[in-house]
Amino acid sequence: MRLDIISIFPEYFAPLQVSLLGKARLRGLLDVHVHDLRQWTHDRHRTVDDTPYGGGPGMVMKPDPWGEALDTIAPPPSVPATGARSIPAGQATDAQTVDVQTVDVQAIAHEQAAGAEHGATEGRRPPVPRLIVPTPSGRPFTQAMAVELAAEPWLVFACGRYEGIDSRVVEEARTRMRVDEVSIGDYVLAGGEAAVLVIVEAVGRLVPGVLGNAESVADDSFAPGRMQTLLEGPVYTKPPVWRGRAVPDVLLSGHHGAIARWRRDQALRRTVANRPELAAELDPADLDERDRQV
Ligand code: 6GU
Repeated sequence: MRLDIISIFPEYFAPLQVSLLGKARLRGLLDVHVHDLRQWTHDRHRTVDDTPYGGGPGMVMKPDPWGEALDTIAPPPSVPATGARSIPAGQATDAQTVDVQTVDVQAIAHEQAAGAEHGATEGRRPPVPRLIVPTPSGRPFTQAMAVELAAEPWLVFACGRYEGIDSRVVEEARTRMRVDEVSIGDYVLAGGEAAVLVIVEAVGRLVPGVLGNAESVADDSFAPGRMQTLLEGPVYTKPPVWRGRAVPDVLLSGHHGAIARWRRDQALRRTVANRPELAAELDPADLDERDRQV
């Protein structure tokens, strides 16, 4: 899967070099490209924001740098690639200081045109990316959405700061690609960067091959296809007694049926306690007598 992330803080994405996703990148499963939006400004101050029409507090991100960024990373069929735009070696960006790749975007355009990245044969179009725009005004990001995005060949993330991006950017992008405005929860972040880290981690771990068998996705809380949405219960490892606290006997019993039953009870209890609105949605037909006692 290819991921392009556009932000005025490319260094924010250094965590994508670490842990599960960092390894997935080294293994060639995730091809992550972080771009500094300011490379698509042309004034001395590399301005990306301006005051909002109609007044009000804060600043709005100007459409021009965003339009150029999206045209370059995902060229519309009618905009032929022109002039190289790689970042000159001397012009160190923050991105380079954390060794996040900044990219010769022109090379991308040509690869895409040739279909090289995705093995397209002659006459087959390269894929059109899906554009994800993190915003507290977006549709809620869910595990179901993560599963859907994990099947895409190419995602582009547009991180807004300030009060958001001029609305015409999303409007115009919708004329040539699928665009999703997505919120990760009912609270307000200072910008989309942290939300993109969340979304990329949720999606990236679902890309085939990223997780080993040992860390399979099947019994995740919220995994689609789980009989119902139950939260996962408590887990334990050695030693059997720690600070006077024993691991529940049943887990040491070797009785697989009893263990499964106990885990289900615990999952139900936790769901009722922490997510009563999810518990209320459980289908009574899927509950047995012992469930009802929980
Ligand atoms: Cl996706 N972006 C921002 N800026 N704030 C948020 C959010 C996203 N989701 C919740 N709050």
